[in-house]
Amino acid sequence: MNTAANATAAGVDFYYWPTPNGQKVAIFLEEALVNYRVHPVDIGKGVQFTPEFEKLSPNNRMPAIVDRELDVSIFESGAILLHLAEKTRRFIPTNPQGRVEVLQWLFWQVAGLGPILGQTVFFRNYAPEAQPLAIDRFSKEAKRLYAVLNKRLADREYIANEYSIADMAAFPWALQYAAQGIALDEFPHVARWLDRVGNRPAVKRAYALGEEIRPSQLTDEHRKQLYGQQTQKA
Ligand SMILES: N[C@@H](CCC(=O)N[C@@H](CS)C(=O)NCC(=O)O)C(=O)O
Repeated sequence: MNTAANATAAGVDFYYWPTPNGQKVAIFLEEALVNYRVHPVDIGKGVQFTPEFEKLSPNNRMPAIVDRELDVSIFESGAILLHLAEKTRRFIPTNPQGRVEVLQWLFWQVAGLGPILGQTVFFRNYAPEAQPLAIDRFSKEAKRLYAVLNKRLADREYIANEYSIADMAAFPWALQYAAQGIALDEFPHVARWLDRVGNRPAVKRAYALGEEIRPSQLTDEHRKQLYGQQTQKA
């Protein structure tokens, strides 16, 4: 909900709920001081399945944005981050070497880290019946991915050298390490990076926005809506 002087003029409609994928975009909008308007998408109440929202996000998942200047809607957090970075020329280098450095870690997050950590959280915390094989498989893969990230961060402050959309994509997921069964003392470089990114004023503002929109944690009604349905509603 930024109105800073250097905000992009036409602005963005931001369809948002404060989950890791939503936080990625909130962080960007705050970092780049984009002029944006929030439209809460309470995924615990099924707003992602309304016809209005489905027009913007045919996958029935949040986040989504409308770029008012271009009059286009975009779903998928990675596509949104990339679009906003290119549009504002912030948080992705313009030189080809720097750009591919960011892109490969952005895709690593959206195709690997995010989905695996999402499944890990589900099987460890929300599955109606314990599924030891799934817990074991996803927890092992989660640990492997944290080890990859830890190694990457051993000799640099940010994932792609300079702070970028790759950090914004990975941070909200890694912040939930406890729910993923991850002991952060095994991954000291990740721990330092979490502190570094988490202390950025824009990141704090993005999380404050989340608190404003959804002050409480998941209720039973939310859990039922989210985890009780495995397929898209007709
Ligand atoms: N690949 C998508 C994933 C988006 C996603 O899974 N969003 C979750 C919240 S983090 C959601 O909308 N869940 C609603 C549901 O499961 O019905 C992205 O990166 O944007």
